[in-house]
Amino acid sequence: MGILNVTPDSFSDGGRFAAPGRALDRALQLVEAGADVLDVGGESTRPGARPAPAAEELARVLPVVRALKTHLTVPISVDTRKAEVARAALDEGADIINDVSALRDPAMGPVVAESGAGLVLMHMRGDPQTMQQAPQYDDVAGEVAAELEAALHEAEGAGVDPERMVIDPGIGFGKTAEHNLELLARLDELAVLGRPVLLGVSRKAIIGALLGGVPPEQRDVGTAAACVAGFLRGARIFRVHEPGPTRQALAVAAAVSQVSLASA
Ligand code: HH2
Repeated sequence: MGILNVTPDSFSDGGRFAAPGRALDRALQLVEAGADVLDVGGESTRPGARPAPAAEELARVLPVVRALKTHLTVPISVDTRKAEVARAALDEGADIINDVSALRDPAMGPVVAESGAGLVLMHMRGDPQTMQQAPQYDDVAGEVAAELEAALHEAEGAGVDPERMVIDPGIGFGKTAEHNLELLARLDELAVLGRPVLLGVSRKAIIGALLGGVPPEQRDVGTAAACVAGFLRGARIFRVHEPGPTRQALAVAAAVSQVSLASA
């Protein structure tokens, strides 16, 4: 899943691809580099980010979704917490809603259900403005799994087809560096929920911290390594800024896994 942020303030690529023409060029590059799905976001959810009003998010996202649906065949995901934005994006042909708040907007479930779109349910404690203020867990993997299970039930209750749901542990969303590492190490514990796991670790602070503080643009090799670690624990969708290195790393890891499975 290639990340296409059309925001002025995203932590790694804010402001670079906001105009629809530039977004389309970037989308073509992402597909060329191996993205199977594109995730368009019109609101930064980095720690401390200012929430975007719906009108602003709509003005950023809709022209881009329209342009992508006109020029590309890959499925388009829209990263939004607002049912109003989701509905308008689905009307423009978006295929998937990526909700980092896992249905906090009560209208989100029914909107997705009605459209038959796919739904990503991501785990987050608190909200982006406050989530990194001393997050606490007794058992981070167990609590994330239980809260995602509740979100899956809520989505099913709203009428979303369970087969169209994907879960995501929400790396960096209300979690310390230790929580994030432990979640990655125990990602296989999400398998009990029976849904594909999406991993969004691309260029995040945890990668920078593990690499001695390198800036976001220098974190793509570390990102690929984290994706391989996730793949070996069951993750199957990888949300990344630069698909090339992760695609290569996963191709090698998948080939080795297949041989070891066949010879087991
Ligand atoms: N992370 C971000 C945004 N959306 N969606 C899912 N499903 N999983 C994630 O881990 C995830 C996400 C944050 O990263 P990014 O889009 O690069 O930055 P920003 O929020 O500053 O736009």
